[in-house]
Amino acid sequence: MERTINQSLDLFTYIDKIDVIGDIHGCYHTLVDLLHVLGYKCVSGIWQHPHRIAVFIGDYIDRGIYIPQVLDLIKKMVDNQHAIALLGNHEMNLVGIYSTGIDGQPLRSHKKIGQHHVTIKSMDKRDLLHWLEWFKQLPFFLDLGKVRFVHAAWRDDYIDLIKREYPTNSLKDNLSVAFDKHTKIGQAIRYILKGPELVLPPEVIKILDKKHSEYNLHEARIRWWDKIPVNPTYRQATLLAEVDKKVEQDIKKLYKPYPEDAPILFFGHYSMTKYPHLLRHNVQCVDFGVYKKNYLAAYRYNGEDTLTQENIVFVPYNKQDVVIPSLRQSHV
Ligand SMILES: [Mn+2]
Repeated sequence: MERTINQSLDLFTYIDKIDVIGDIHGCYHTLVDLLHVLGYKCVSGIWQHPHRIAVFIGDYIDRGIYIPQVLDLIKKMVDNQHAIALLGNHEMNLVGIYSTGIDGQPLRSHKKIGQHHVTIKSMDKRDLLHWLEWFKQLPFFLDLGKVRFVHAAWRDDYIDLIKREYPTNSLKDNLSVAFDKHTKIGQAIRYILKGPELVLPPEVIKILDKKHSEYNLHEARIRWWDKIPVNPTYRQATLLAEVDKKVEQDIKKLYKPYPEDAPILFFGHYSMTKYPHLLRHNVQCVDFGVYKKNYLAAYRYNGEDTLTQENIVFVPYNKQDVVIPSLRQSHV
């Protein structure tokens, strides 16, 4: 298929030729390994595949140190119609740190800057501001009818709201309200980029404190793609695999399960540490924790109605990718 330069990518032409690539987090060498395995080549400085396009699922920055290299590679692919790059929560968070609301306060508290120290150290201020402008243009989600893509979680009501209130499908439309947790639209954007979470009671935080020094100890991510039983334990309802206590609160209010008969959905964000595996016939996570020295994964989508394990492609973390732990965040 001929591609016309300077014309936006016609996604529907590629609906059966899409490689969905998981969270990269500055792991440039592992990304190059994965692109090689997927049959992409670097031609005149631009990574590309003769017949396919890539969808990057967000979270390009933080953790691994090769952030400018990752951003440069992806933006060149996007600019030349070889890829689409979605917005991840890490990019949105960084935009919030460096933007101010009408009250003159940053849209995201500087107390949460610890997550970004690797990114901030990796480039000068001028480049940082350039990349922040690019992040503001990245789409929140992609909806191609039979297949959908989002960084963390999908809910039809929230997506419909974002479609109505953010016509360009990006932060450009309204930066400050996107960070306002007190508005419905702010909650919708937070949900699709961070996924539903539940606030942990002190007795559960106590159990975690020993092992999870680097992580957010106050909230747990809900397994919205799973069939969560009635009266679940934390292990069943969240990513806290080591907690067998029952969840006391009503989590049904916090999320909507993704229906069995809904279109195929790809997401990232959950840095799963197991061997890359199929989640469900219509739902697949492509984030298998490269920054935890696990795998960088992709799903090679060929237009099928039912997802299959064979189309999950992955490479192990490449040791050249130095990963630095986040500074412990303080919570406000
Ligand atoms: Mn994420």
